[in-house]
Amino acid sequence: MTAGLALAVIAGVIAPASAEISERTIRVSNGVAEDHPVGEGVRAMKACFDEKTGGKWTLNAFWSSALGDDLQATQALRSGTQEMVITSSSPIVGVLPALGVFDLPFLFANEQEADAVLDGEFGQYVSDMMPQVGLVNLAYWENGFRNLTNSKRPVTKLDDFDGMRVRVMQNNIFLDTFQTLGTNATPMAFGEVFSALETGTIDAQENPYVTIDTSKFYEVQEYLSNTRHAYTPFMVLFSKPIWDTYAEDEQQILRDCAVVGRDVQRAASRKLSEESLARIKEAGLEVNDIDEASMTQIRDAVQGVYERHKDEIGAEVVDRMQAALAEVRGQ
Ligand code: TK8
Repeated sequence: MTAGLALAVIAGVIAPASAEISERTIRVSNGVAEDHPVGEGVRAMKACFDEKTGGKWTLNAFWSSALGDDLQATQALRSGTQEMVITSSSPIVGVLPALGVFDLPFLFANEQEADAVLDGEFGQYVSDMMPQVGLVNLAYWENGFRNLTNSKRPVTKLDDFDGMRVRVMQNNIFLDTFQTLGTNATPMAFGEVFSALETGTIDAQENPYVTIDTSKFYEVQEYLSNTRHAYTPFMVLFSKPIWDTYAEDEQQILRDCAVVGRDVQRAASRKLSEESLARIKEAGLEVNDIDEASMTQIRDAVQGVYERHKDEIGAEVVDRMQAALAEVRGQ
């Protein structure tokens, strides 16, 4: 029995509870460019690994969908052929429908609410669901509040969406939201968006300022309208099959360093956001806010999305999110 157990440990099949830190190479991929704030988070996470493992771990980062788009990379984690991905929650709702809760339009009002919910009990409740689908969520980082860019016209009111060919993430809730707004919405992987805008296959896309900036969408768009229609989190996911071969203290290093990266990445995202907006304006895009009366009309138009997708997301998940938000708001 003892010999068998020893052999299993040597084979790396059963990681001993308090093993030494082993030599590891961790590949982390994502769809954004290296100068996106995710890059700051990855560098901070790497420095944390270097310190906690004495340089035994190597973190290799791959940018701009080099290892596949969000969903492809996430599937590679589930099959144990890649260690880590930093992905928006939206394109992987097919893996775990509960993640669709983050796509409900106008859910969060500001970053403070998002941080409190994601880093609190509700975020843990969702993270606890991930191992059942072969994933471990190490931390929530910031993709951010999403705004619409397009090549046709300023969007100042509900009617201005009519007929606009908008790319949305591969996600039924975003598809429903933008169809309800009157657009001709097309689900598409992030890596295809720039060329689709450049060739005129689509008129519009929606992303935070820092993504519009670092993915250079401003080069192929004319207008930016401040819709702030959703806040998307990034999830720092690790492969559960590979996780299971790590010792407990190695698993704790992964968790701790992803949180170190989180705080650096969020700060960088919020700092760069205003700089990105300035660059977008310098590039010549016409930037507009939307007046409160028109925003109310837009919000009211998409309220039905909540009811239509509640069962698909999970009624308990939606109810717990709304309770968490009420608590954060002191309601
Ligand atoms: C990057 C994507 C992107 C997301 C999108 O991998 O697809 O529009 O906002 O940031 O996850």
